Amino acid sequence: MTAQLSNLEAQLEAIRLEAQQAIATSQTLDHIEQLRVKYLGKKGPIPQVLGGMGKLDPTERPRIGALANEVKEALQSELEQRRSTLQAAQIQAQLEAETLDVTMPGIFYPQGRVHPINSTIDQALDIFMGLGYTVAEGPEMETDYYNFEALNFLADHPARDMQDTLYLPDGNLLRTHTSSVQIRYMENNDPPIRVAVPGRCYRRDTVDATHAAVFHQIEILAVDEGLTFTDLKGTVKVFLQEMFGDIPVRFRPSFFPFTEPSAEVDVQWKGRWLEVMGCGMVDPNVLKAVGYDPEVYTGFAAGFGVERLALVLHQIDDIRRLFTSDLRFLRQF
Ligand code: 2NM
Repeated sequence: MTAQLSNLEAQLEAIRLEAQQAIATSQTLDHIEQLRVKYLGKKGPIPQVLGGMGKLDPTERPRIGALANEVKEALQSELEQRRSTLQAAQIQAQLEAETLDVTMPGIFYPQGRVHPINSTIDQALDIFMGLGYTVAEGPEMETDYYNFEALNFLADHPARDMQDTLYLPDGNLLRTHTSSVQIRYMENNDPPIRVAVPGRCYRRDTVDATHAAVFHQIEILAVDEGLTFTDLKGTVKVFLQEMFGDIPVRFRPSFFPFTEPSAEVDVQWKGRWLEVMGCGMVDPNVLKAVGYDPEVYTGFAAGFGVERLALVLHQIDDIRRLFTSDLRFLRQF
């Protein structure tokens, strides 16, 4: 064997040894690829060694060529093995990291829901919007004029008394009904109008099972040429039928300062007559107060307490349950 030959063989074996060690300790797929390029690429060490074969005896060249091929194939297979080992480890690590333990307790998100007062308001307003009514709102602090004067309350009407109404130090008051908003609405809109007003109202009442000092009302008002009591009755009946289903409804004569004639409306519900609304034809004095001509226009209005309606609808025995935020109670709705 010539010195040249053993020198080239030694070089190939050294390349093999170095590459094997690098492959065996390689930790990433990227690095494996770098090693493949480094040892088996076109500019790698093996072609370089083969370039030195020119100095060899032609009969010895096949041995070097065969050895070079052997080293190349050995490195190829070791790269491939290492690559698949690393790949398997990577997949295994990913599987472990992404394991879903379906036996773990879930995260509890407390679920909110609409309060029965608000769902009753929503339900009622939906019905009136379906009948062509616009929803309007207004201030909870009012002047005597909008809450009483414009609504045809006489100067000595008992509702105006300190015993019944919550007055503020500046002489204003907390509205006792949402009718004040309808006065404001009529001042700003010409007939024909159809408006539904939901809102919080205040009365100086002693709180008990059927009274709250703060409660909610919805009032509707329609003003047009030629509106009559039959339009009022039809509207109220449609509303109550949408709320309660097909149940008996009756109208009883009543009195309100702002309507003439006036009526209370009862529904027969679970075998008993229950009062649920008040209504009437808008008093001409109210129309005059907002600048409508009562010789041309007539109007009807109706109003109800939202809490009272919710109590009847859901068979709740005490209005205070609606205000105490007891989740055991509220979750039933
Ligand atoms: C009710 C009963 C009867 C009513 C009257 C008016 C207004 F502004 F047009 F005069 N608004 N709401 C009315 C009439 C309200 O609630 C029990």
